[in-house]
Amino acid sequence: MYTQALDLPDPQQAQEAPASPADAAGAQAQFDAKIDAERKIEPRDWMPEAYRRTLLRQISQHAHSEIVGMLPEGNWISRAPSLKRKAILLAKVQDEGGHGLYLYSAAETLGTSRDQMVEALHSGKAKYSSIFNYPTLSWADVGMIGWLVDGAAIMNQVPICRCSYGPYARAMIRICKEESFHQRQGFESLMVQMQGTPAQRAMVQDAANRWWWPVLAMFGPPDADSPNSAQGMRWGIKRISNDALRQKFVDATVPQAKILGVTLPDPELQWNEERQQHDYGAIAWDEFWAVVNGNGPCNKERLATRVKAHEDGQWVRDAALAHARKQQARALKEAA
Ligand code: BYC
Repeated sequence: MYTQALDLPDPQQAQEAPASPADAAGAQAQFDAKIDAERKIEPRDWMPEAYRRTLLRQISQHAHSEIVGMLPEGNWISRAPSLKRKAILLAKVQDEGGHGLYLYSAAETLGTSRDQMVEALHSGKAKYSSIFNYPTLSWADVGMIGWLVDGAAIMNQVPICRCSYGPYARAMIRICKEESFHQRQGFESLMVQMQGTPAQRAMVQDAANRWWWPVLAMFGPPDADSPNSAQGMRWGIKRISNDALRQKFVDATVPQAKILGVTLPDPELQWNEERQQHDYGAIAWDEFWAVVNGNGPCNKERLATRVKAHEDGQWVRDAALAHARKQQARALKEAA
């Protein structure tokens, strides 16, 4: 996975457009056969332009989500209630940064640069997950992100380990292992708080009340309103639909909430014997779209923080480049 950056398409070797309509039909047929046979598409294989663009959109959005996702929890590093919790949180936030880097590397294999992706994020053109535009008001929110947000992320991301694009699928295997640990630490932290004082239990319940609905919306719009789903499924990028994943998440989470002693804030949430699944209430899709379109509670703050962090880090990039140039000049001199 760390070697993906080395696979950046070399302009000399980048896939060439098929020379004739017959060649194009042949290349398309080969691509379709690979998809049908569940074989991986690799960076230097020919691929339809729309497949490349779809992957680039999804992987870069995913990378941005990991990077912006460091912010809500990062806010609590200096206020963690013990050294142990602080060490865990530091490691978790660092993991998210690592996930962003694997994913940017995977996206780079599709022929775009890190700078272009970062520019799209900073200018507000690129999306990132709606969930990270909600505030973390209490320490219980940090546990809630681990339990619910990472829980939803795992549900959505495990199927992506079988994505048809090799570099994305391979990056997801390691990411999912780490997310699984993140989810467990969140649950454990909440469990400890639920065994504490009435005020601590109330803090956890308040966090559950605020995070439950935005987490359900994280899976994306209902299948009927999801413009990218059908083609994503055909190409083996998406394996399970938005609604099906949301349902699996609800069914997995209800028993965990019972163990914790937390009430999920949905009076319509109940087991449906006939469907052998839970029914749940209506999601506020207007709120979801407002957040996705830049008008959530923290959108502006999140972007401003990211842009500032990038600008503050310019000297590090400059220093690394200057060092690399010096090393190169020294190597050339020694070789002469
Ligand atoms: N937020 O046709 P649809 C994490 C957009 S990281 C914002 O269903 P698709 C974590 C969608 O992009 C979590 N936008 O799209 C990190 C599309 O707009 P465009 C991130 C959303 O791609 C740190 C439009 O709505 N996970 O968990 O088939 C700490 C229509 O949607 C959202 C990933 O990125 C949303 N929630 O399906 C802790 C996973 N939902 O692009 C945790 C990879 C939808 O056409 N991504 N939109 O302008 C995916 O699996 C899919 O891209 C999605 C959407 C299921 C998210």
